[in-house]
Amino acid sequence: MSAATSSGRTPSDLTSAAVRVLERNWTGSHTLPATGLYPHQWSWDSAFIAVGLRHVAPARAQQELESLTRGQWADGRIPQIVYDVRRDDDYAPGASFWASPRIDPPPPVPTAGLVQPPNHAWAAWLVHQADTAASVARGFLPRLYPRLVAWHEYLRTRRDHGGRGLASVIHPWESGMDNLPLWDGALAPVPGTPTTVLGRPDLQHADLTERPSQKEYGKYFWLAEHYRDRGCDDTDGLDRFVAEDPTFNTLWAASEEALARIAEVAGADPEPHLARAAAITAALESLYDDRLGLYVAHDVVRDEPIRKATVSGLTPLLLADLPHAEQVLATLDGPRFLGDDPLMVPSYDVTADDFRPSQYWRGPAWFNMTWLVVQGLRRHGRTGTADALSAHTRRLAVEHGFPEYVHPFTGAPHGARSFSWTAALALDLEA
Ligand code: 9YW
Repeated sequence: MSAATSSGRTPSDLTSAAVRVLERNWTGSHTLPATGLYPHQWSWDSAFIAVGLRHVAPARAQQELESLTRGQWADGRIPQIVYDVRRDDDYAPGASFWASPRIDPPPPVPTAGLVQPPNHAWAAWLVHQADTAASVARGFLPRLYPRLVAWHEYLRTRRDHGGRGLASVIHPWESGMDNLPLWDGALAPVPGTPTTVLGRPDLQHADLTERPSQKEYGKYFWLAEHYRDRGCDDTDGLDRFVAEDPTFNTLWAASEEALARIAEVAGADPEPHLARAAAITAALESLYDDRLGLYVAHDVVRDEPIRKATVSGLTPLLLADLPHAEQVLATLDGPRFLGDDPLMVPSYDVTADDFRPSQYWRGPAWFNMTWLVVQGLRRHGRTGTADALSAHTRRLAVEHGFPEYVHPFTGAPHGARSFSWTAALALDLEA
């Protein structure tokens, strides 16, 4: 990978250090989220990583996204994890957990049965734009387009469990924000007694205080087993955890909009994608909570809103035609999020009794989420706040060796270091 940026400027310290992280975590076909803790390919990580890689290695950014689709299922789903079976003991649940005769047809390569937020088409469009000549020469978008269409069709036809035009997540892992307080209520009745013995290889790389608890893991495994044992079927047995998440659906809408642009390059009709993007954006309005002034999740099993202010509810700002953009911007500026001047965007309402600034998704600031909010702020012309957040984000990334997440007020680093999406998104903010 060349150290020069695509703008031809001399690389900054951040650029050189971020490039080194991405180089170290590159396997030859994709980038690991972090060596050690996360030894496989993760779905939404790869898309975030591609967004950063495009500035320094556009062909590699293309490869990152294409390699993820090796794991695409016949039903169109792009799985949460594409496994490297040589490292199967290093992360739980591994490929052997998901291997089941009930999953028919089996995935083309070993993968998880769950999914993650659909940020891929958006990333593919950004990657294409970074070097259109290289993209066209490789036939990148025409090759990826049908796979992305199949992925979005899976969401549209198999995941609208609420029947409201939104995609549901059927496991907290699918939201990408594992133990976000949004999921506590819906998880409460889920049994914490899986049949799988709970190995925790993650605890060899991170302290238990920086990871989900054993109790949460029991429920996560129980839910995953329940889904796997029904062949990862989306029509049966979904009576425990089913939720509509703002970030998941926002990224779907943004990706559907990107798919319209991609369709034009691939010689297909953009109109159906534009119509779907508008429909998802309109459906998102059912998640708007007037009292909190932001979007909340919806518990589909109990058919009730989950009234908690989390960073997920700020991310609809990514959408240009957002009816409640002004209210969400005010909530972001207010006491629950930026009011006390944190360095980055907290994942959870800082005024909540159970706000925990150092505990995984229960308060810390994450680089991908702050990056999403920065994009949203720019969309709505709030350059001042976007620039300030971007400056803190870049500084904390490079100062602490690209941590997985940080304390939002002190910037103290937590979780993995040399974390790929932190490096990639810092690179993108620097570009
Ligand atoms: C885990 C890989 C993944 C991210 C998720 C994050 C974490 C896996 O790591 O989940 O074991 O907790 O929550 O968003 O994709 O980086």
